[in-house]
Amino acid sequence: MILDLGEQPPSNSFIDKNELNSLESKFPLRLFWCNNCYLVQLLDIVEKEYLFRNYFYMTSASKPIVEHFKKYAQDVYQEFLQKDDSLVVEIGSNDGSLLKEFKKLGTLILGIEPATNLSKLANQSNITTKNTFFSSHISKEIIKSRHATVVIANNVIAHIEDLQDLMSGIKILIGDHGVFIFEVPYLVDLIKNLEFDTVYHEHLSYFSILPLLELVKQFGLEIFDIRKQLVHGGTLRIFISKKDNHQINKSVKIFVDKEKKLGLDKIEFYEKFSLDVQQLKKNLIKILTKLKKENKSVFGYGAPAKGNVLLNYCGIDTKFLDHIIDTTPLKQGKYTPGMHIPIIPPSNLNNDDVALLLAWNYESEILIKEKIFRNNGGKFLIPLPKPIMK
Ligand code: JHZ
Repeated sequence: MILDLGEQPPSNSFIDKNELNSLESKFPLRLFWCNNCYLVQLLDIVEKEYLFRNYFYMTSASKPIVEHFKKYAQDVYQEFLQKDDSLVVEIGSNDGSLLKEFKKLGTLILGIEPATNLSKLANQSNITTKNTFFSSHISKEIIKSRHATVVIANNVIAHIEDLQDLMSGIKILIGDHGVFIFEVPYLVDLIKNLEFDTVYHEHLSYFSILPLLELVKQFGLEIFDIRKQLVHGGTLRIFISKKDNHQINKSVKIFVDKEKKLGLDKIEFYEKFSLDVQQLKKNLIKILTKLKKENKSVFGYGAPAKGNVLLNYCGIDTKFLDHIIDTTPLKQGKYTPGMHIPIIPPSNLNNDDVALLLAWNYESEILIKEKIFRNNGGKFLIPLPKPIMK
């Protein structure tokens, strides 16, 4: 085990006011490293039907990720999709934000999204979406009409328990000529930047390249390119195809060599992480306690899933935070799981002193957006890698 975050409610289980006095389900949140395949993973698995059928995270609520997806679609289109009848299938298509961009570019699209509320929203805006979990079975259904030119999956591979079935489904769906492109938060950034709050029950795997190479090999597939992205605290965009279909970019060897040099295949790489996380908690609580003693009004900025891990692990409740502001309509009016902090729509920040930036992955964009708050003396408390006021 490399990290123990205690028993926690699932981090996207926002609750209604009338549920505040009900008992919430909590599950162990512990991170393990496998000394055989080197995958970092959870072993306490919460049933996927429970986590993903009604989902509060909406891609369209975060402007920077919408921008990122717009460029992403254009790049993938330029590189792989300029034929007339190209089909893009997206796994975990959420509210259809990315597919919308592909549709604008003229490709055929199909979303696969298990959250009933989100697939409904996507279909209402004419983004054709199947309300189901991805599986090899679904792939067999889809290829009855055609193979996918591109299968795309962002921030979702880590959510899938049966990686064997995932890869087998990908292999079927891309056929001989398609590509599989996905983005996933990078383990090296998680460890180096102490992004411990991205560990939550939805994320079953924490990927690096070493275990992925072995996984795809079992299915006659191979990684032909890896491109680092800045979103979500450090992400990899990984390109996969059938073996020998694409020239292997030198990036693959660069990543493998770097991971070996860092020692991702040795337990020593992970040993300090847990102690550093415990120290971060102490430092953060010390700052918040001081602010409250000084009678400062402190609120949370953004209610991401990871924010709930941070709040629950550190025990930050309404004694510290008056409320949290968030742009997601589905989260507004609800309370955070575990710590029960009310979530409200973004408003005028003039009467507040300090914003605890729970959506720290959007720090640069949010600090620009809230220029007036900062010019008027407001401060952001950035929780990690080291709590700091800005
Ligand atoms: P954000 C997501 O996790 C979802 P989360 C998912 N679990 C995953 O795997 C990871 O990404 C990688 C709000 N916000 O993107 C919107 C503002 O209020 O950090 C969101 O609720 N104002 C699938 O939930 C939240 O913050 C703003 O200006 O940790 C951000 O959530 C902006 C930019 C965002 O993801």
